[in-house]
Amino acid sequence: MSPPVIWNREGEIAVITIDSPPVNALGHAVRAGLLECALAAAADEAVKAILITCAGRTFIAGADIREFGKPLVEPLLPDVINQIEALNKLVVAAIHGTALGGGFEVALGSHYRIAHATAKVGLPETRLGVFPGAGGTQRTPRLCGAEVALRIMGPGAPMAATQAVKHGLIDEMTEGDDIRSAGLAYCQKLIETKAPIRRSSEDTAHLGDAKNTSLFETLEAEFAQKFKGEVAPQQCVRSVREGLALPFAEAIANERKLFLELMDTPQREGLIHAFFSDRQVSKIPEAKIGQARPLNCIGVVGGGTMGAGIATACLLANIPVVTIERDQAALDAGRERIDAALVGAVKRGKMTQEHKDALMNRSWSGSTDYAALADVDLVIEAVFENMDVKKSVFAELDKYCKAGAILASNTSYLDVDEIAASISRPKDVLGLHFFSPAHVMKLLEVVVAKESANDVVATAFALAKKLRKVAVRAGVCDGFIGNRILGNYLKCAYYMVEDGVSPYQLDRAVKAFGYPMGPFEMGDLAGLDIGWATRKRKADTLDPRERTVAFIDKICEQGWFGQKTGKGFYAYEKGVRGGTERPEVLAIIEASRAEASITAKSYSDEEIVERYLSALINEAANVIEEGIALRPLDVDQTSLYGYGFPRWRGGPMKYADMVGLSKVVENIERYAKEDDYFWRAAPLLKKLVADHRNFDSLNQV
Ligand code: 3H9
Repeated sequence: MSPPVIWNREGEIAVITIDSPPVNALGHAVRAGLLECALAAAADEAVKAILITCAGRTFIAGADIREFGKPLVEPLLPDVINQIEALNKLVVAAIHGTALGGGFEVALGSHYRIAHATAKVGLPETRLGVFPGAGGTQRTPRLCGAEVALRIMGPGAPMAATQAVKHGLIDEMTEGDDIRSAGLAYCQKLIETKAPIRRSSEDTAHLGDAKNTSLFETLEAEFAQKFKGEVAPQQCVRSVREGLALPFAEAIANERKLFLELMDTPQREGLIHAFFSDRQVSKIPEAKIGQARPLNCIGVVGGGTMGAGIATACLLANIPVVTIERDQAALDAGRERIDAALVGAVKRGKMTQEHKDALMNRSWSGSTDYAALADVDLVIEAVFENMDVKKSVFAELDKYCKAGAILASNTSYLDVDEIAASISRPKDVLGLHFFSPAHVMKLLEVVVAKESANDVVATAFALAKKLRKVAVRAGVCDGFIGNRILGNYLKCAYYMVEDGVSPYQLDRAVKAFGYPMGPFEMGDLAGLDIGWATRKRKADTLDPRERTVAFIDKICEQGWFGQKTGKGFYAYEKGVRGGTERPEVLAIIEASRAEASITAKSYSDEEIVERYLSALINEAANVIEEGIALRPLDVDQTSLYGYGFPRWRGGPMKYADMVGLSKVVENIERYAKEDDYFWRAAPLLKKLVADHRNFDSLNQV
């Protein structure tokens, strides 16, 4: 195996090349190699400048985050960068691809920086629950001032090299194909012009920012609002504020101390789990075997909220769409919905008016005749959620779509196997469960039916990628992964309310945990009639042992369906954000509690959250054991991207691992004393506890 870092001399210039695929992350071997090469090159008397470059598709993508949480092995990155900056030979970083986190910190510790015009740079560490801890919180504000630095590091979004030039973080740009040659030429120019060695750590221009108390207070408040519950952005502000007032060496020591505090947080563990799950979730067996089919044009049956949202999502990804509706009036209404959603994209600056017009005029067409779907590669049926209606649509698709076209149903709970079995080509059928609004929500459940062909599943994942959505593979069952689990923790919420908790306390407790909304606010937003219809549909099949609560249906019987009727659990006023609590709702709950002869109990916020999440985790364990979800991480991703689970907790299965599975089982067994039908610890949970394993051990398969 060749070493990940080598150097060679080209005239007066030493070229250090880092070659550690896939992204040149700064693992131990790279750190050690970089330092060794830099010291050796500097010791060569013939060398006047040292150029740091990377092989492959990118400059260094940052510290190797697989090493986080493991014992530290020297040389540590801050020391490597400090020693490189201290060299008495010119050091130049030549950036292509992305220079992120520790990678950009290596560049900031170099004396000059050249970047390809297409490169991106940034300090995204807060997205992983830490902050730039290899001098980034000190060198960046010294170069561009505290405010600009914190607006880069707080949100952690990468920026174009052109933007970095404006902030003085990059010195030179090149558009040529070869970054190495451009770097060599730049070094040559610096040597010839006798450019001085210029260390970011010695830049004093912005040290005065340390006294700008109001700036730091403003940013703290802004980040607290924007990154609710997250500690890393706040700690980043602290490191900059304290560090600018200190001599550089002390500032770096302070940065290190604050960085190591972050490394020890569950938030860091949760966010890094989410980072890797983002990449694992699309690794599914079918995608390894099946080759995605072409996706040049998509049909959508239905122009209602869901169908229009799906059509908009495809158009936003520049995929032409044919919408089918049953009559001209419905088609016109569908067209208007799509148009309005695209106007929204123009207003938000996501596209120009011209582009929007071109999409509507050239990429979208509509028809009331299924024959218009003859050439599409994939059709998504988004009609009324009823098996007979869906089957009749699929019969038409079977008749008119070309051989090889994929036929997908956007159902949220119906049996996709039954739909598939009703036509002549079941292998081409699968479920694509979008979340509303479909052009905004990131989650797409790909429901793999018994007969779905591998290449059909692979195509669904390719579609999600084009739509910039997160596809999660799900099996067939009522509610698939997300709604099935949701159904269980909603029941738990209803039980707690009937037992004495106010829905408002429950919503507040769940929000304090990190969800953007509580279940009752969410019900009001989605429409309480949806759950009502589901409960009616399932009423006949309920096990007699299952506890039912009356208040939720009584609220629906009043015609209070939530935001769309102005009243639900909360009261809504036009033009006012959010709702207000309603004594009438509490009265209905009290009455139904009395009817069920329940004496109200009180629960602490902590107990509310513990029960709510126990119900989630327990049903999720069943979903995993039954193979509905491939791995625990698939449940985590579903919860993060479709149900508002706080990313910094990693996902509910990661959270369960951090709480400890034996504690989860212990809680469930305690609750089972009240209701041993609802609270039955999932066999998988018990098995993992008995084997001293956690959910994460099932992600590794
Ligand atoms: C840091 O730097 C801390 C310092 O301030 C202080 C230290 C003291 N480490 O995303 P892709 C893997 S924190 C380890 O699919 P793309 C990734 O898991 C770091 N592995 O490619 C995947 O593996 P697999 C701050 C990493 O082209 C493979 O590489 N830096 C790392 O779509 C390909 O990745 C960041 O937060 C890593 N740092 O996107 C940047 N990065 O093939 C994180 C990637 O087994 N990285 N992998 O699934 C990224 O944002 C993207 O990977 C990047 C490439 C944009 C670079």
